[in-house]
Amino acid sequence: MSTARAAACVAVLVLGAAASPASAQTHWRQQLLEKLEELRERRAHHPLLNAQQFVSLRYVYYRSHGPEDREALRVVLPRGAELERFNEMREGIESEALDLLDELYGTRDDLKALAVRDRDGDGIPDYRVSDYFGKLAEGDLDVDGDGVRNVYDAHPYDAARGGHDGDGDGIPDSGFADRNANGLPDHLDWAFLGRDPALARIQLDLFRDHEVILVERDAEFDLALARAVDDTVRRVFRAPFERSAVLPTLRTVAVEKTALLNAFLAEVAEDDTSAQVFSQTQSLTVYDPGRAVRDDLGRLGLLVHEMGHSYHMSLDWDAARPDLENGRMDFPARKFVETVARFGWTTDEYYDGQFEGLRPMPRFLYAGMSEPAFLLDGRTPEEWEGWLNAIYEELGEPEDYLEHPSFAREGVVGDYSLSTPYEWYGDNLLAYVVSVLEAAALEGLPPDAEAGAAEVRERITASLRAIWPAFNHRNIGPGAFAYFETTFPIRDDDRRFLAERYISPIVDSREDGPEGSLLQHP
Ligand SMILES: [Ca+2]
Ligand SMILES: [Ca+2]
Ligand SMILES: [Ca+2]
Ligand SMILES: [Ca+2]
Repeated sequence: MSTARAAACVAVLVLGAAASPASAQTHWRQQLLEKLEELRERRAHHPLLNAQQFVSLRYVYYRSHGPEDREALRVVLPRGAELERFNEMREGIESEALDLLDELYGTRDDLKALAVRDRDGDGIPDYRVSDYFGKLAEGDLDVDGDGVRNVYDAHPYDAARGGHDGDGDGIPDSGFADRNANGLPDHLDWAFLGRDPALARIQLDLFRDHEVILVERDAEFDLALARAVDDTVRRVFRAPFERSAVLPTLRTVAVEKTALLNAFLAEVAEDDTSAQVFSQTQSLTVYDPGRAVRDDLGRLGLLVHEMGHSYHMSLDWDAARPDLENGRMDFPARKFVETVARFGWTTDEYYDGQFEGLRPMPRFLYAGMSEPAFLLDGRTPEEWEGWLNAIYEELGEPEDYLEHPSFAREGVVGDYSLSTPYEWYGDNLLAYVVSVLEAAALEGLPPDAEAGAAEVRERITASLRAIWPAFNHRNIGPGAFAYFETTFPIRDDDRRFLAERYISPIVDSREDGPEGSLLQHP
């Protein structure tokens, strides 16, 4: 799922719900046909994609894998018997799905075979396939089935090598190269690889404390981004991480150039996705548009929004069955639905309490295939969009239209928050966090600094608006604020720390402003 309107994006892999298998199939077919139509239109402008598939394949796992594994990747492409098996399989694939596969990969049967491959036969495909342009992403968390997750596996395609996992957490305990003996395998250990020591420290500490591993695909982490990840985990999400040291939906934080096959496809797709959460691979990926955010508060905000998705998906996570979770095609589930129902989100008539029985399609159509069927206060997202647009036009299209009182009355923090309950959750969490930091920043001002307070507010607004043109954290409704404050309480010392790190710089950067910090925290 993606949107052209907003910078943040999450793939939550929701299947459209339907009342019976028959109508589910009809629903799927309809969606597939729409996707096909869209893809044909886009592809007409971009015929050169298959070469890009091979470039992107090199980075499905992690670029720190050595030349040996790049070699392995070459032999990993389907040929001979596997290609024959795929051609036999074609008979069993629904025609619309097959059309989509053909549309994505043209005459490249090896890529189609790769898209449906399940190397260890556990029912979880090796890859998940983007329905945009067929980019292959990580699917099965452990493609060679040796118990060591791909990310930690020094030989992800070889079940005989890469380490042994004794306690079943997917992290190898022995049998892997760890020349500085810190528990991280050489191939992804930034300390071993000679990176900036501050960066390496954050990587190691997040791994040790919360089993979150920072990794790079075809892009690099910088210190500011790693710090923002660390601060979001340790300070914004302190309470959930204290309840449980590990958030099962957030085990890998990766950086990558683009969610698409290459950067200029963003023009065709009208999609400049900044970041994405895949709950099934327990990963959060920040792409180049997200990495390009230079504003401190914006960078933190992006991570808060995305980790909000990781959190709400964890509500329905079955920690006892990570394999089932890895193989899931659908999200969300009951607890999330109940949570957002308190804020007016209801499911449409197709919802039957489960997102089950909706899998008539082959599992390779794994990524972002459908839209959710949710209503907010009885209105569809399209109806909300119409409502927003009407006010926008009535006001004469001002930049600050979300400051109009009707939005605060309805508790609307931004247009993206009306699109789905997932984005509502991420954006309201973001609104709560910014409101808390703003209050902390204002508390730090000297009592007589009236103009200073207005200035702080203005700078915060400008800072956020540069990334989210239609977002106003001050519109958050009291019920939503109370829920997020209870779920993500932020300690006073954390509030002050975060305000100093993420708000002081944007206030201090005023060209015409006074010397020194406007904030005077103890
Ligand atoms: Ca598998
Ligand atoms: Ca493995
Ligand atoms: Ca292995
Ligand atoms: Ca190491």
